[in-house]
Amino acid sequence: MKILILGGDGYLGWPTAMYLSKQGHDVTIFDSFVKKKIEHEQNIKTLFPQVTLRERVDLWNKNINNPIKFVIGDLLNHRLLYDVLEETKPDSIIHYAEQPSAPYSMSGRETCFFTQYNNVMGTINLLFAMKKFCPDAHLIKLGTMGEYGTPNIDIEEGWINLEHKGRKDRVLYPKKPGSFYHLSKVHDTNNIEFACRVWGLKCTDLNQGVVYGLDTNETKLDEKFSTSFHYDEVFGTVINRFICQSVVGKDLTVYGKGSQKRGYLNISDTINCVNIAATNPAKKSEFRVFNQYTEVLSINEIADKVIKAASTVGIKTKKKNISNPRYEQEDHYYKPTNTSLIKLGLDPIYINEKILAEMITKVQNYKDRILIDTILPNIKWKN
Ligand code: USQ
Repeated sequence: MKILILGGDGYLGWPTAMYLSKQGHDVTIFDSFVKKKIEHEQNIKTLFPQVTLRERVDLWNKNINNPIKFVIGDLLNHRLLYDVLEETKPDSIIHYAEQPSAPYSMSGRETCFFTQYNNVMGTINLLFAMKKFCPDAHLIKLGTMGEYGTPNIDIEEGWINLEHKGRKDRVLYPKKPGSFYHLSKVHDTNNIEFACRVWGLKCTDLNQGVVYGLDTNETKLDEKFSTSFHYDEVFGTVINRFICQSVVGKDLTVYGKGSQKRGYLNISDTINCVNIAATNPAKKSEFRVFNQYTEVLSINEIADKVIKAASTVGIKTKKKNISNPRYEQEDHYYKPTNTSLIKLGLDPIYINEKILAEMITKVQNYKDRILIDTILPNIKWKN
């Protein structure tokens, strides 16, 4: 397949590019480096010393017949996007190219505006570009489980059958997101569903849970293939943060009571899910949603697992409940479903002591790079 990976320099995009290239696909990466710009702006750093995308791609391409290509560009530049789609005519477009941080989107008017403008308008440009140059391409869009929030009813996969005053319909599942970032994904969902319904585009929206992990099979091949791993309050996700906190001898920052639950998945399962979606495309006019997580855990359960795994490698750590910087329910019902990807063959990787202990051991090699000042949360949802 000809596959275009938007956001192919990121935490998930880069390992996806290597994996799909290894499968023999013709991969083109498109990335604006906006995450790198935010890293500079926020004074945060990735755990691994990353080499440039060009150097990584050159190294990767040395030993293969189907070289990865890349374009430095922004989805907000619709003319460039039109040129790229006209030239590459992709079979699949994997769209990771969005500002992914909830705290960043909540830190003020400008970062909120940037998040929604970048994410929503970038996706609108993509929809117009697809309609014009590759209406039969399969769009694989990274959505988020956070679109649903924590409703007091079971969470379905994107759609729900409603009965109202004796009549029935199938509608998009109602959303109650928890940040301006998560809202940007809800707006994308509405725009993409409309484009599928009216223009006949096809899309799989992957409503992904919280990802954790340092490595995939491909990143392990060479230190230079490392991905953009974060532990700071802006881009770091909770398990990755707890692993790094344990290594630098800091308490694990449990927000509030820690009883809030989310769906989690290993970074390698992100790649597996995207691959499953790509090889089982949606049909013309279809907007389908897969909930992409493998297990539901509370923050306290995660902290306990990290504490136990740390003890197996000689690290003593403890959790600390700190005032929750976010506005989120802590005690709530949470029953999402995730059967679609499993039915299509996903064999989930579940969190265990060995995985967590291996992460801790690897992070220990990079301990000196951890910027301790960037760990505690300063961005508050209410002010
Ligand atoms: N949390 C803590 N302590 C921490 C960090 C987070 O208790 O030190 C808690 C938060 O309060 C929250 C949960 O952990 O309840 C998850 O927070 P997170 O920062 O790991 O993830 P989140 O902000 O929800 O966003 C991440 C990705 C985002 C993706 C989303 C999937 O950054 O791109 O869309 O996970 S989901 O959460 O399912 O919406």
